[in-house]
Amino acid sequence: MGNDREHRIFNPRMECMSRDERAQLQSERLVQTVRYEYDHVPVYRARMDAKCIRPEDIHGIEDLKYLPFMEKTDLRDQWPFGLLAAPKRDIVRIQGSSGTTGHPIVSGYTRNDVDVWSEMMARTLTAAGCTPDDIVQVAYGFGLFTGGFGAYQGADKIGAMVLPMSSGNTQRQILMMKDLGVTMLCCTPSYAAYLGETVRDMGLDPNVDLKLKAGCFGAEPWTEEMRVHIEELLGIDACDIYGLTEIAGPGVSFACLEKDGMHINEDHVIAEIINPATGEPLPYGESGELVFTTITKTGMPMLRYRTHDICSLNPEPCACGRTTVRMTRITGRTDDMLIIRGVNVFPSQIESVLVGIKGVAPHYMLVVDRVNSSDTMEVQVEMTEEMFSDTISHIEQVRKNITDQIKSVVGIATNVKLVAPKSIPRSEGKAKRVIDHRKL
Ligand code: DLL
Repeated sequence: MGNDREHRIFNPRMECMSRDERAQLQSERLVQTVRYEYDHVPVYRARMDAKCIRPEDIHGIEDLKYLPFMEKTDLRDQWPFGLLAAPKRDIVRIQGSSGTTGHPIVSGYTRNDVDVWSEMMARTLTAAGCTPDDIVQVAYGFGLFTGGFGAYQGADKIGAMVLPMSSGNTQRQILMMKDLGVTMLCCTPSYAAYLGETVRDMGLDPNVDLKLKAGCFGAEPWTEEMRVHIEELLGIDACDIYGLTEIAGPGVSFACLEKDGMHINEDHVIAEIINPATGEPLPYGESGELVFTTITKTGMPMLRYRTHDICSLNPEPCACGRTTVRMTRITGRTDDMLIIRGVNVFPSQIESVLVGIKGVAPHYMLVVDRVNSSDTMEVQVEMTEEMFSDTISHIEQVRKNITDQIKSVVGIATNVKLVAPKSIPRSEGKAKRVIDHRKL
């Protein structure tokens, strides 16, 4: 899909203000948030005291670097309500995440926080072209996971027609999409790819039988190659959206139809990139760990919260008219990185190779193990139906090609195994791409 669409902006005042004006606004809001957090959250007050920092030492965004970090472990240590800054009676919603390491985390949102989040999601959907004339199918799960409610709230704020399907029941999703003339889709990118394949398996042509024009996909890492693949499969514009429960759910940042990075809602959060090893802030353009400070949240504000997500920031104004800093696609998480025989490997590197190869579907699983004290990685990838019935020598040729390409991208030899179509489990939510037997 091209990027010559008309750019719609939900809140031009906030999304297009000058960078100086925004810095001023952020500074004022930061000063208030630090004072509020210090006065209401004992564990953060103790941490500031330990560093001899008083709220009155923070005058604006230039002082952000003096504040202590917060971590996911803080949410676990203070489980469930130790980080609440507002009284419990002011909390109107709990959302949560299963997290990657087992113990769930929850965050409490006040009415203000839900409103801010809805505004961020309204901006997100508008940037992908949503108007009150649209029909929005929400196939993110509804529940503690923020995807379903977030997309619902944003579409509702715009005044679009919302179809709150939640995840799963793929054939019924497609039936509704077709019969109701759904124009926008919200789900994880892995589920969007699965929906796209199923549409075709059902004998439907998305460009003829469906009215879909765009989708807002996120909640898991995905590559630029996967974005193009989904756009072709469904005949739509596919926009990346990012967020996390601790900050606000989806909508913290979003791609516009230029699809050149995700605009951060900087009137509500301040983003930094740090060196994950030293904690030092890094300049624009350098890749590192993304850190967020909320500046309008009242339920459970987060100061310098380490996301463990890896990306870089771009302050250049966008052709869409927004002036907000954009973050690049997330290339991985500091804790998702696999170390195979001493080499750092991100699942997204493997995905970018696989999506570009004809004859295989973008469904894969990385199986990591340790054999005779040496790490091994098997890349299981599905063949398309066509490839499955091809000659053994051609299949072997494709397998060898994948092996060579992965080696040239990640620098290590892997064992590539082509598996039967539809044999890798499909996900309706966040995809699981790695089985690491070394950790089991
Ligand atoms: O995944 C919120 C969300 C819902 C975002 C729907 C987008 C769409 P959590 O369950 O708390 O919240 O997980 C947050 O998911 O730290 C990232 O590691 C990952 N993540 C979220 N969006 C993206 C994305 C939701 N666009 C964690 N690209 C984050 C890559 C993403 N990773």
